[in-house]
Amino acid sequence: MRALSFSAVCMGRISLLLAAAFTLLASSLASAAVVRHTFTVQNLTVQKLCQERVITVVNGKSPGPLIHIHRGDRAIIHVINKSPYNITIHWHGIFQRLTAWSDGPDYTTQCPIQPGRSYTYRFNITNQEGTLWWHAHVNWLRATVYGGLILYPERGHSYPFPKPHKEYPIILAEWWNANVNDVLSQALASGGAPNISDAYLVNGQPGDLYNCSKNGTYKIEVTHGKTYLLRIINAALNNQLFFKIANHNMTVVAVDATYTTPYHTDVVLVAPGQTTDVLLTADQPIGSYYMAARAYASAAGVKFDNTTTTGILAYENTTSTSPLLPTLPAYNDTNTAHKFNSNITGLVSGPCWRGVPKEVDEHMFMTVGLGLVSCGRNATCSGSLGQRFAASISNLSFQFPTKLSMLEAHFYNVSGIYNASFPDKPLAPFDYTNSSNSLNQSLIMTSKSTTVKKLKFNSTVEIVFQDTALIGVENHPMHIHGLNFHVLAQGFGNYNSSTDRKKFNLVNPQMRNTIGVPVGGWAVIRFKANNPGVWLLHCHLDVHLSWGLATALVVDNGGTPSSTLPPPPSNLPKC
Ligand SMILES: *[C@@H]1O[C@H](CO)[C@@H](O)[C@H](O)[C@H]1NC(C)=O
Ligand SMILES: *[C@@H]1O[C@H](CO)[C@@H](O)[C@H](O)[C@H]1NC(C)=O
Ligand SMILES: *[C@@H]1O[C@H](CO)[C@@H](O)[C@H](O)[C@H]1NC(C)=O
Ligand SMILES: *[C@@H]1O[C@H](CO)[C@@H](O)[C@H](O)[C@H]1NC(C)=O
Ligand SMILES: *[C@@H]1O[C@H](CO)[C@@H](O)[C@H](O)[C@H]1NC(C)=O
Ligand SMILES: *[C@@H]1O[C@H](CO)[C@@H](O)[C@H](O)[C@H]1NC(C)=O
Ligand SMILES: *[C@@H]1O[C@H](CO)[C@@H](O)[C@H](O)[C@H]1NC(C)=O
Ligand SMILES: *[C@@H]1O[C@H](CO)[C@@H](O)[C@H](O)[C@H]1NC(C)=O
Ligand SMILES: *[C@@H]1O[C@H](CO)[C@@H](O)[C@H](O)[C@H]1NC(C)=O
Ligand SMILES: *[C@@H]1O[C@H](CO)[C@@H](O)[C@H](O)[C@H]1NC(C)=O
Ligand SMILES: *[C@@H]1O[C@H](CO)[C@@H](O)[C@H](O)[C@H]1NC(C)=O
Ligand SMILES: *[C@@H]1O[C@H](CO)[C@@H](O)[C@H](O)[C@H]1NC(C)=O
Ligand SMILES: [Cu+2]
Repeated sequence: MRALSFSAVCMGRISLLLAAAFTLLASSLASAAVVRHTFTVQNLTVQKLCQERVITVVNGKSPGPLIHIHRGDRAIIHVINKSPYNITIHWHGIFQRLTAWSDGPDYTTQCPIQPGRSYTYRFNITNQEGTLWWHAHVNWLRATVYGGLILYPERGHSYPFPKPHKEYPIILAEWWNANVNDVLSQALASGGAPNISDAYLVNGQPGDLYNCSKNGTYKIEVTHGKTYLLRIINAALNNQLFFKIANHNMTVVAVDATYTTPYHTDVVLVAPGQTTDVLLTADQPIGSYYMAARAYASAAGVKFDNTTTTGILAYENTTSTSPLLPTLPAYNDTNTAHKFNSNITGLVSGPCWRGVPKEVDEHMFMTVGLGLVSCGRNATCSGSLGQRFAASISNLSFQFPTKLSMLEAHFYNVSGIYNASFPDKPLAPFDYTNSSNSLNQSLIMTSKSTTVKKLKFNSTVEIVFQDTALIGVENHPMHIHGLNFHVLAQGFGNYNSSTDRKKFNLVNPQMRNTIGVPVGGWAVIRFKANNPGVWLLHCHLDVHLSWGLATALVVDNGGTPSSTLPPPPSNLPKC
């Protein structure tokens, strides 16, 4: 699993030896460590939920390879596409300083790697530690093409919390018995909602509560009295998940690869795209306990996968064969969701903390939500009002280009691929969260375009994400590529710029790459656009991304060598 190059292994050992005496020398030596992987994307036949089917995976398994890397290291990952589909890999949450060509979303930073072709992603781990993950960024292929990406502290450094006895990734995912590309194309053809999934997974396994799944249930063996680090990743496509362990509390120490003030809780909520690192102490009577996850479904009246995935926490020497099941929050428990999301704060004294930028250059207000596009003449559509479901930001429903990636268009100054007229606020304001607007025909229709926002290098941007009630309110996990942002405040109803500003946490807000905007509410984020490139900003529910809930931030060069994007690698895939 751990594929360090020969020289990287040597450097790692040398730096560890020197660390005690020559920390400075060691860290400068360690900064040259290179972590190399080859990812071969191909078909795999698997048995799940009593059925045999063919899925797309990396290196013969799903989840794919777990990448172990340290802050300061360099990653070189060679991707060979032997699958029948176009592929790209996105390194979710990686800053990609001056390496926007390696970010991965198709038609954003690259054209896809076509079947039979390959591409090499190269990036450095700068100023971030914790848990991230990688996933395909083409259609819905990330359902099975994903894996963990663990960023350890700089070589020779430790965590800002007691060293855990052992660490385990807990990768939650979502499973369809059908081919996911068929599920998506059927929905896009009909204009209706896609079929819901058949199961959730813990590290690739549905767990005991599903048919034909008992055999492979994921199991961790713990020793009484020891503390473990669980790195929880939500790789599901369309569902936020509550996660709990029977009789055990957890202490959150990081989210989205940023350290947090230790936060004690009995439940974790994790949205697609997010990660949560928790410390778990095996302090209960020797026995066997389930860890379990199921949906937080914030949209009322919308069909969702209401099944529960489980893994087992088994104490050393337990004789129990019937683990205890935790009681998970109700599917619509927004109070618990909001408490978890809003109580977490950043670890100001920890590594990689960055203060909140004070002067704002760009104030943006973005509505996020659903809508409809016209079904088209002669067609019949199964979206609301007989139209086609769509999703939008400030009523612009994003259409990806097909001829050239936006980053190449930006770099080579090619016009006609996107337009940079994204408005700083909706052109037609309305009472956003008023449910009487849900099917208001004068508000609900949207249209497709490739409209992006241009930003000057180093500008400080504040964005208010405002959920809308069009079709229905829902919690949208908004993700921005290539940067982390501070989460200044969150609330319900319509954002009020005069009263809600007073609630901003400018002292120790959490830093994230994905924020679950409260259902029927708003969230305010702030960041510095200090990385030149084209960065996708989108809802991480794939159904909404496919319907257009996206735009991109085009960040200019800063005019110095260290603020200028280099040209693309010579093997960048062509459209
Ligand atoms: C990444 O790190 C390597 C050294 O490991 C360095 O040579 C290279 O310039 C860095 N790349 C960027 C884009 O910072
Ligand atoms: C991979 O699976 C797909 C069906 O999911 C099939 O059409 C294709 O022929 C398979 N390719 C190979 C190389 O086995
Ligand atoms: C979606 O569900 C419908 C109804 O159960 C079924 O007829 C259809 O085949 C499913 N689509 C896919 C792609 O599995
Ligand atoms: C259960 O798993 C074991 C090993 O993992 C395998 O040998 C056995 O065939 C499996 N049993 C069933 C019923 O799938
Ligand atoms: C978990 O924490 C809650 C309070 O947050 C406390 O009431 C409960 O006793 C704790 N449970 C365990 C097993 O420590
Ligand atoms: C899940 O949904 C199905 C179908 O709507 C329903 O029959 C079932 O009772 C639900 N299960 C739970 C645990 O809510
Ligand atoms: C488990 O059992 C073994 C053998 O009886 C014993 O040596 C060990 O101390 C036990 N471990 C715990 C945590 O009780
Ligand atoms: C949550 O769902 C239950 C039934 O499943 C319903 O009785 C309750 O009103 C819902 N609560 C909210 C806040 O929507
Ligand atoms: C934690 O959440 C609860 C419920 O939303 C709220 O009352 C409390 O003020 C929050 N505490 C902090 C420190 O944010
Ligand atoms: C719609 O149907 C009419 C009559 O059958 C036909 O003339 C027209 O070309 C069709 N339009 C589209 C967009 O398919
Ligand atoms: C960007 O801002 C940083 C301070 O945050 C400053 O050190 C740097 O010189 C600026 N770069 C450019 C190109 O303006
Ligand atoms: C794969 O990518 C190429 C290049 O962009 C494109 O022409 C082709 O239509 C794509 N194939 C599919 C099935 O989307
Ligand atoms: Cu992403």
